[in-house]
Amino acid sequence: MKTKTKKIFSLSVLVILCIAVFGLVGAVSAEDSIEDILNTRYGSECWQNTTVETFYATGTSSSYTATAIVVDAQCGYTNPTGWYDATTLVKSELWHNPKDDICGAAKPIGPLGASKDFGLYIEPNENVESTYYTETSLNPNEGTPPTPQLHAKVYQITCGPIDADYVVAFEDKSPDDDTPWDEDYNDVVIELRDASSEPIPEFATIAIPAIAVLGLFLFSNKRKHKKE
Ligand SMILES: [Ca+2]
Ligand SMILES: [Ca+2]
Repeated sequence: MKTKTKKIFSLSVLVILCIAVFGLVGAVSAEDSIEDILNTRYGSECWQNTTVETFYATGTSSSYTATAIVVDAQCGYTNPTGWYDATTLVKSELWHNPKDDICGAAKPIGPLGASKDFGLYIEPNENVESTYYTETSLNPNEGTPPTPQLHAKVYQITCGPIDADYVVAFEDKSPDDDTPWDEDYNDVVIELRDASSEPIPEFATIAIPAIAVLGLFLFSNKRKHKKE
């Protein structure tokens, strides 16, 4: 009887130990969700989902630039990350592996060409043939049936102390991988500053109507004076 109690006790201790160890491993390996990352950095009220896929850089007509900042990177692979000109699709690498530059590393995007229109991409080393773009239609065919899949979620930052415009959150795996993607979209997370989703008007498009209005005002003023 005594031996039986002892055995039960030992077994219980073993089970409790196992639960504790697995719990600890789970806690250590658990990743922050993209929502947690956004809540922590910007505040829960200050971000919203968007369907934006490309951005416009702000600046002066001689150099349009935006800034990209690594916010988080929870990926198992090397993920070269950069920006591309949305018109020419020419790519420029910003970080060879954002994981090594985690948090705060900032790089300028641009100067851009006439269009000022750009997107972000990653080239996961796990899928060497694949480049994943913020524009879903540029992504390779994956899944069943094979279609371009969403690899970048985009969030707009609407308030809070950080002067950010958008956050781009990448999923670096494919549904076709041996261990398929987990769709957590926290593998490479990039913040964009000085970026908008509206074309930046050229000086002429603002100046010509402004001059026309001013001219009209001066003309009517002159006529008024003449009448008096
Ligand atoms: Ca993932
Ligand atoms: Ca992840």
